Amino acid sequence: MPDHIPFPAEFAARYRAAGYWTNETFQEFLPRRADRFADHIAVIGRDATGTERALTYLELTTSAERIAGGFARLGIRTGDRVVVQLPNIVEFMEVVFALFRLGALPVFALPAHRSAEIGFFCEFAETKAYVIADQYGGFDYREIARTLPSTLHVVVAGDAGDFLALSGLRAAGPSDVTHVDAETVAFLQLSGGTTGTPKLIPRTHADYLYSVRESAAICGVSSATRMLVVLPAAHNFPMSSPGFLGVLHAGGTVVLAPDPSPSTAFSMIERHRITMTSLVPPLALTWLAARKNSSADLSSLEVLQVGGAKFTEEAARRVTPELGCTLQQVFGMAEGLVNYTRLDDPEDVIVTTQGCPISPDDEVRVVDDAGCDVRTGEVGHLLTRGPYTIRGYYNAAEHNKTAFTEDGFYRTGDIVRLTEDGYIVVEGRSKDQINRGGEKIAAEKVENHLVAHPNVLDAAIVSIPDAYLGERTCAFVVADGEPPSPIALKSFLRGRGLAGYKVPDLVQVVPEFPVTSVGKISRAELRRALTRSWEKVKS
Ligand code: OOB
Repeated sequence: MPDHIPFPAEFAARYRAAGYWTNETFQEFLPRRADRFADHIAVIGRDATGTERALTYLELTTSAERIAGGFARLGIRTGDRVVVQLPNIVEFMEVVFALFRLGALPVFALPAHRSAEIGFFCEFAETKAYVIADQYGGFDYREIARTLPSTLHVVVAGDAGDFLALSGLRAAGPSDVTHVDAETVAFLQLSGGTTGTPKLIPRTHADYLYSVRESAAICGVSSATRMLVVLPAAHNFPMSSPGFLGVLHAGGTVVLAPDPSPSTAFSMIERHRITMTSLVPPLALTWLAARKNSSADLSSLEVLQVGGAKFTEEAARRVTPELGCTLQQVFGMAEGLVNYTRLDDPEDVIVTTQGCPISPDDEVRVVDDAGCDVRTGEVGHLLTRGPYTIRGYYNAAEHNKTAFTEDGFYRTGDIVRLTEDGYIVVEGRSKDQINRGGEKIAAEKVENHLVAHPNVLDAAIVSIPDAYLGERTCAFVVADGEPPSPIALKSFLRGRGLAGYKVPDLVQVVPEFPVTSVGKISRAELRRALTRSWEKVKS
């Protein structure tokens, strides 16, 4: 792929020699598991019609082969990009493995994305097709499809309307396969989005499969593992840390939760004898609260992973006594580096740190503002380089100059400190990104939408600390003429196709913004103003 920055040759040689990178690709990943685990159940979940299905490894492989044939007949070829926006339904697995089989590259959109984001992915990655479910969570995804260029193939799981039915593709029979090299790009993940434009993250077969295999080992995944996938399966955490890929790697069973509510999840844990699952901190708090009034049998649950945003020590301490399982903290990023507390770590390490890296060759540096290494235990910016961390975003030469150091370290934007044992404690974030319960919001992007309103002169989004979500968003707005009401502004943003979680929680109209010495909007000052007015409200 022309826009992909490969690992330098000497690093690639080292990672190969160390056995991290192998020849295995996602093309043969599933067929190989089907050879070994043919009749084991690979996946249990609802399909687009709401019917629960259970597929063995052989059935999932066969189904993916047939869909691959359908995609091939549509003209999807090795190396083509396809935006996949599916909820946690069995078709997600079938479609993703079908695309892998062809050597086509899924672009992993999340169910919460709307037309603004999807339109961008389709254009930027020059995608050939867009795969959706007809409806999910009260939203009709065909509405997004109608806003896209008519040259794009739209494939729908469920009621296709005017578009192509996934069930029609299935009928097409198996395809011939063009073999791909393990060191080429397998798919594009989305970055949390730290600047105006979301970034696409090219991951190779070799680097990603290394992280999957090691994650499975670190997290104790085996053919007896029964994982409940609660978070959207397209996200890096439930996909590969160890995620559904780690479970399929080991021959275990993946169970897809139709929604993340504790009532749904608890009854599924009981019914399917779930052994592990992964959550973001706000959901973990909801589960802890719901456990008090639930008599569900959660005794099968061995490991609860929490990650995606900082999990407070107080909450972390409650997990084992209240849910009866081991807590594993996971600090990762779609760009690569993933850290885990180990299952046999002492309790204090598990509740006070965000773990240590997967690989002995993960290079972790903590530096000050000038880029000099700080002493162990001191707080600084986290930089990282290693066998499964990208060297550049897809087609983003300008941004890559600042997102990576000259010698290829990724600037994570996280403020951390290291313990004597090499464990990472996350202290905050330097990048101007808001983390609303694990969902990342780029302030600038939302601001751009706000200023599109005829009565908005300027806008700035800042976060306010929140006990439940970690952070909430507040939009400060300077009006042009008659100030729009908060309700009107929020519905304006939704009308522009912005994902719901990006719509600001609060809107405040102000006469003007505080500015820094060079005249930029001072977000720090806005945040302070917000904290002051918030404290007034509380007192
Ligand atoms: C995961 O991936 P992304 O790409 O959505 O977000 C990465 C960012 C990190 O740079 C950090 O700011 C934050 O999310 N983060 C955490 C954290 N885990 C992620 N901050 C504090 N504590 C944690 N445990 O979020 C992700 C990818 C793979 C595994 C787990 C999470």
